[in-house]
Amino acid sequence: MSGGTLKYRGALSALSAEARRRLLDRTGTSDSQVAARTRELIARVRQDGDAALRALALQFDRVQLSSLEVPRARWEEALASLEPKVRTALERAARNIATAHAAQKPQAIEVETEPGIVVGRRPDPLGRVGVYAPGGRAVYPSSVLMGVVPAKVAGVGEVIVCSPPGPEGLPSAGVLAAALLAGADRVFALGGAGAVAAMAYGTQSVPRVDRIVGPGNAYVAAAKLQVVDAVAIDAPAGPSEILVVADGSADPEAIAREMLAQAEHDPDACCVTLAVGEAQAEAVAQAVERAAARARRQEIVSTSLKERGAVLSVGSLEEAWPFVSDFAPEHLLLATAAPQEHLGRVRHCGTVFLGERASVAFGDYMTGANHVLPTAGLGRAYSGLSVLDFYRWTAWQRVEREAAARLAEDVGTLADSEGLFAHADAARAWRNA
Ligand code: HSO
Ligand code: ZN
Repeated sequence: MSGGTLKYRGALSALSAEARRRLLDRTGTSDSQVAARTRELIARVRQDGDAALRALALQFDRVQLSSLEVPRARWEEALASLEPKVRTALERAARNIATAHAAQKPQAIEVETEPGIVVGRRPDPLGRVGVYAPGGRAVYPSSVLMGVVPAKVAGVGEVIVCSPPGPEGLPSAGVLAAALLAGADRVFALGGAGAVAAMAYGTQSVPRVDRIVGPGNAYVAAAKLQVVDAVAIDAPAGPSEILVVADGSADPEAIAREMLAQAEHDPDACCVTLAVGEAQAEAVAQAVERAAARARRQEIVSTSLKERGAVLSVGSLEEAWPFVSDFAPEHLLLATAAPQEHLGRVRHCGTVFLGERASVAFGDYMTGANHVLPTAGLGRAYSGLSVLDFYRWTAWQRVEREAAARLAEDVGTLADSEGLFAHADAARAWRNA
């Protein structure tokens, strides 16, 4: 079942219950040391504010920060330093993200539950949002667009970006340029748990935000979970994932390219193909092995495939759907002859790519869909980042005079039955309204 480049090969039905469980389980080992260290870092920032942030920059980023905030002139320099074709492509991506997300804007609703009783809900953009952008291996200007553009489309009052400083005391040029193109309002050269704490509680220089979004390393992820008493967060995002469902019409080489594209993100990335028929599964596995042998990010790709990669055969597409729901992949690629027909069968995925031509890379960068998606099976309950993440709802209700008189007695009865006599009085006072 195992060996070579891929951890799992063979028939899905031949996997032992234990192997299937291990393949499905992508929950990170919640490291108690990371959690404990993160708690300390957050406490330091809450206590010492900017001074703690400067000390953390010295400790972790090895840089003495003159100012935590990055002046707009630096963003402009970064944008000017970009290769023109990179700038043009980022602009195109930002435009498409804006178009797709503008179409998601929610509507206010109101409904009459009984004559004279009206309840409603109105979406209000959040006041201030923080977008975290990692440094290191995962410097992705595209992710800055995915966080900032939808927030601005929603009408968020202020969008701040935090990203760790390099040796010059600035976040990467790509991140700064993307922040400018996306319409961010402020940028801070802050990384890790310190940045999350600063955005959650505020410091002298960093304003507290209402919601923090964007992926980060284990410390950032742990920190987000520890500040939920003060701020909303997005779905915890772990290593990238793809599940390909392929029938006999799929080109094994195309599938191999898709498997590698997500594997190159992270040694912990999880890339799986279910192929209809043993011959097709074998062809895909061989294509993946050939592609892995020539991958540019060799170390990352081969670790990912060796630890978690799978190419498994199924007898039919019908056999694949329950696995898809159980796996709840971040990305699902339907490399089938009639993908649109299967869309209705699919549950729990972050996003679905219809047909092998709909490369995940297109969605990662340019279709306008969001690439900040639930991983580790959290697609069972969470959805990808969207414009809806940047609103809260103001709920309201109105009771006309005759309706109040009609409500008084039943409400009085329920309140009495809960022993809440002041509630009963408040209701019955309108009996003769
Ligand atoms: N596939 C990643 C997002 C990304 N891809 C950024 C390229 N840049 C999310 O799993
Ligand atoms: Zn990607």
